[in-house]
Amino acid sequence: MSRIVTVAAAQLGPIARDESRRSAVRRMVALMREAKDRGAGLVVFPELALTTFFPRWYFERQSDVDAYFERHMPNGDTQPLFDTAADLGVAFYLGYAELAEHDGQDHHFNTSILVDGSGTVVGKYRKVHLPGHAEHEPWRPFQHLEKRYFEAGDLGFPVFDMLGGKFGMCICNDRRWPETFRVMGLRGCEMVLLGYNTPRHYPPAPEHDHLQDFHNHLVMQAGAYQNGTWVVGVAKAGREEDCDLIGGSCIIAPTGEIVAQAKTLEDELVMADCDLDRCQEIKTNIFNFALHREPENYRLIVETKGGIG
Ligand code: CDV
Repeated sequence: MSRIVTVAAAQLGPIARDESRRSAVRRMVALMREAKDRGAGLVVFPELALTTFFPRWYFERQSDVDAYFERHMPNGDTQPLFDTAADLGVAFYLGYAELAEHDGQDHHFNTSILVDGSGTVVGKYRKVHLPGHAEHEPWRPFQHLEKRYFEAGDLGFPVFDMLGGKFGMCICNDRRWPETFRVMGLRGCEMVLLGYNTPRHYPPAPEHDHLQDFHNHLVMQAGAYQNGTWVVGVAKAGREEDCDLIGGSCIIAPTGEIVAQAKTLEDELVMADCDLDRCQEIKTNIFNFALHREPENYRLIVETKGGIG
């Protein structure tokens, strides 16, 4: 049986602060339809794809923050995505801000879900690595308050069976951490789906601004190669309010090669036929974990958070 999955990385251009979820979903449904016309079986959308990237603002009132979160998924605004997926028989990945309630308390997560071609949620991931800061820092041209508005994910890095393969998820800053990919790699992951919102300007180290595109691809290509997995990285791109977000959405083969890449900073599909069997080229050779890993020497990785040197 063929294990070729035709994937569409559905890059989104900017979502304005006053753009409604309904409008963002309309854009995504249009991309999903075009992807299906071009043969896609899986469509991957960005991180926090329903609204503008709200952690760039400091809000004093929790109700102003909560306005960007979803208490239910699907809900009235997002149902068209699920209906279209079921209608077309297309699976999708969606990033959104999740407000979950347990033990009578609200919990805020930066979340992604995997939805199969019947419109059923088959997997959920909550962002583990939250970048930025927890307090208002007025010196910055824009805030990055993920550490204030979200809790770190509590689901680990699971992989899910779908479309005849094993799929994992992560979100934006997670891609910079090799542990993210390695945990999924150890679970036999064959395709990592990830969305991102990455500003071109990094206020704490502006001397690295010109390296943003390079670092974006560097970490995703390394994650793909070192774990013998496909990686699909999808941006929300372009000038969103006062902030330029990089594009560079791409599909990366298990060899680490980029096989398709976005040309614009707008709504755009990046497509590739991804043969999941190609993962074996790497998984049974240079990165044959069972043969070559030496975990006894890696203990420090889980025993410490900061460095000890
Ligand atoms: N949304 C993100 O996680 N953005 C971070 C930026 C702040 C560095 C990223 O790693 O791209």
